[in-house]
Amino acid sequence: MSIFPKNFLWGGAVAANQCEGAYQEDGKGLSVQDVLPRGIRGSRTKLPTEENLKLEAIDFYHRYPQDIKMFAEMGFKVFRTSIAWSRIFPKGDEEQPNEAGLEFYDRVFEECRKYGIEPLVTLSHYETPLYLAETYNGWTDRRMIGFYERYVRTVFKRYRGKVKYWLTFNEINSLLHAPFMSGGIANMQGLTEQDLYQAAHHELVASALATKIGHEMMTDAMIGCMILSMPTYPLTPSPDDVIAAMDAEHRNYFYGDVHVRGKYPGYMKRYFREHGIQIQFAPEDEEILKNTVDFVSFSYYMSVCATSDPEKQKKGLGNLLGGVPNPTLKASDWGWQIDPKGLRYVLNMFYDRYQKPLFIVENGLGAVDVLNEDENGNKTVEDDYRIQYLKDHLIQVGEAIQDGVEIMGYISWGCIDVVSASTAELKKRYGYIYVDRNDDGTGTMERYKKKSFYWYQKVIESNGEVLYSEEDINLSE
Ligand code: BGP
Repeated sequence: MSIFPKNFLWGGAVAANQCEGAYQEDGKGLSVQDVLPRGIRGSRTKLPTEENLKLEAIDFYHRYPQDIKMFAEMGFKVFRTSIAWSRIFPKGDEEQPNEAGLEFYDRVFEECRKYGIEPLVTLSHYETPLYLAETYNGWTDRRMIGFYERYVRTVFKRYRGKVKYWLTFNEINSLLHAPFMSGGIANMQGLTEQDLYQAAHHELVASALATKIGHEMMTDAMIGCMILSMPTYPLTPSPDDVIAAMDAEHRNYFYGDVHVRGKYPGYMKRYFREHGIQIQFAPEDEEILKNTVDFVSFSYYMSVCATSDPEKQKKGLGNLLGGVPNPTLKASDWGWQIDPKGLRYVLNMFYDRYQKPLFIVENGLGAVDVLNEDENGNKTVEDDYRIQYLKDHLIQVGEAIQDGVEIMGYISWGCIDVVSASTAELKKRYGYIYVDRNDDGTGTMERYKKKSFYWYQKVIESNGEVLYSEEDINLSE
């Protein structure tokens, strides 16, 4: 019998801005992603440039029927994507939505339904409309809550009955680390920690408001928060390092704590006091925050270490939230440290703390893939390294299930190759499906099944049992 529960939601994830392309089609307005150049997380250009692969991405906007069909062939139970806010409200502060944008997602969700795939929809995945970023300086402005509320009411009304699972903000805890991409904060001049935490407060209130509205408008909806999880271990056994790790974890748990407990935790109030930060609460905020989430979802790619020794402070590559690399771990080609056991650890930590269902909604390996022909002349990628990575992580998910952790499902990141969020390149691939598109803009956009496609198909088909058998890696079509 499988360790994984009977209704375990297996699937894959993308985000609108990383896969759709069609950045100006059918009335879509620009989003912050349309002006982010390649290679630099968080900085921006003035206008969309040819350099920006996200403008065309993998053309999911036109090819979604073919792509969703392939997800169905793998046996997906769930498909996570986001709605591009600026397709629905091109500038963000209009009174009326853009009908053509709404129709596009009608079609996407209907296509999922056709195959019995449950959509899991992120309302805001690093996709603030550019106009809101430039006019209001994004989430630093309280009026953003109203714009977000209008957008959320519109899509809940339109897609209720079609979408049951919703996430309010992707990796909501990343705002302090990538203010433009995550918080739509276009003007960073003179920006203080106070401003950033105030912006985070606005997002937290907006998230709780979306949860409230969702529960009122949809009886069967499940609404979750989404946290960038990056467990922090002490670099040494010294008590000072343990406290440094605890402090770093608190900076992260803060967001989950507010979403699950409905109020600010004491350790954060202390931090604000000691750093001269005063969060402005509107009279209604305390009540709104009490609308807590139904489940906690998170991305997991790596763990980090914390040290109290300033001489040992060294930020690892790709550690978006900061942290020192763990000397016992190996890293991916992009310097992301690989730690499957960290996934079991973080699942246990979240569950011990929240006692809420958990949902792994991102995990995977960004790697360089080589498209080759197999003996039958079919183009494919022999991505045993990806299979190994995913298998190692899934085994740890199985361990956490045996620890008693309630897990709704496992969704790997970039089930089809998409443009990278942090570096905006296509060379960094995560997919089970290879997309013939390159960083220089060349390629046919054709889709090819990688070896991992067939492997994941077996994993889903056997509800995880194949993970424990010897034959799983050497699969052939
Ligand atoms: C998360 C984002 C995703 C995704 C992933 C992988 O932070 O939510 O959008 O892209 O990381 O990161 P990257 O694409 O930079 O490799």
